[in-house]
Amino acid sequence: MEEIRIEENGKLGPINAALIPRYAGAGTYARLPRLDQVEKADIKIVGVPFDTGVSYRPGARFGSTHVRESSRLIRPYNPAVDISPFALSQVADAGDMAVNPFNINEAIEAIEHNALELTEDGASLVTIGGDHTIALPLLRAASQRAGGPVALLHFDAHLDTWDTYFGAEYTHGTPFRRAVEEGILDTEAISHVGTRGPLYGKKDLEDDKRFGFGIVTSSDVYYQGVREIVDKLRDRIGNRPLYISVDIDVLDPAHAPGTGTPEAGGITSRELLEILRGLRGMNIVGADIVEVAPAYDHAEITGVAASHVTYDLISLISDLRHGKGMK
Ligand SMILES: [Mn+2]
Repeated sequence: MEEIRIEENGKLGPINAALIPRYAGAGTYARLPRLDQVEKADIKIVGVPFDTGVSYRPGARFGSTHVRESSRLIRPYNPAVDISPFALSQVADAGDMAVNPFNINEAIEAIEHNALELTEDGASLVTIGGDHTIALPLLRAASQRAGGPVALLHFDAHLDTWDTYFGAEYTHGTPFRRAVEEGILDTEAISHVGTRGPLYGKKDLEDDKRFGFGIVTSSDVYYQGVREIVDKLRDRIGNRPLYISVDIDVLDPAHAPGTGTPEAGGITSRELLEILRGLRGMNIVGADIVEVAPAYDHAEITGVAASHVTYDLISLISDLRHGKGMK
């Protein structure tokens, strides 16, 4: 079947849903073109189907495919920020990285290598995981491209700054501690958003603070509201190169049941999207969305949330590259 696509501004866009129903055909993210179908992509979406770093429920290796499948209803115009992200920038789906499921160290190296390769031409990378282990090699690549440590906004129920599990240093609960140790984060400008739930002890928070992390808890979002939080985050980060990592478990299990380590009392998908939109114009150098585990999802609730988060991340980056980039 011929793919009939929307073309706007010389950019090859999604398959035209007025001519080919959204549920038909093989699914790329938002039915965008594959990387090999465009001359050059400004923004590349890549899957990393890897979940060997999980500590509880496995299954995030199927997240990349699930988020793509749940993104068929994404439309080309984003009214919340008044831009058409796929017409402003050429966006393409680069497929999945093939990484070793039996060797975490080798997988981490492969992810870093692939991320560097995909950004060699100056493209921005938006990654769909996979478990949170993948954030470490993605941050390594991002800081290398940025020419130094990057600021980080980490949306998650958890801190992910623990030290080891069963002696393992590289897991989905440790990427940001490793990243601080490696000196790839600008510790003047790193923050968790949406954390909650029980910890092993108070020391978890003391360690985290010592690494330089600020914390906006899920309760803070409730009591202070999105606007105040966005203002604080913007003040703290300024125009530094900023990496955004979104663990879907930042959302309440009501909004994202399909994930590996759910915690009650999370923020809503509306709050998450509004916080992201508040980051408009910031110097975003890369982003990931991780920990979607479709075996625990129902009616694509988690997949749809993740696909929309991805859409707003793409919108921010597209706007930054070719739009007004203004708040
Ligand atoms: Mn996480």
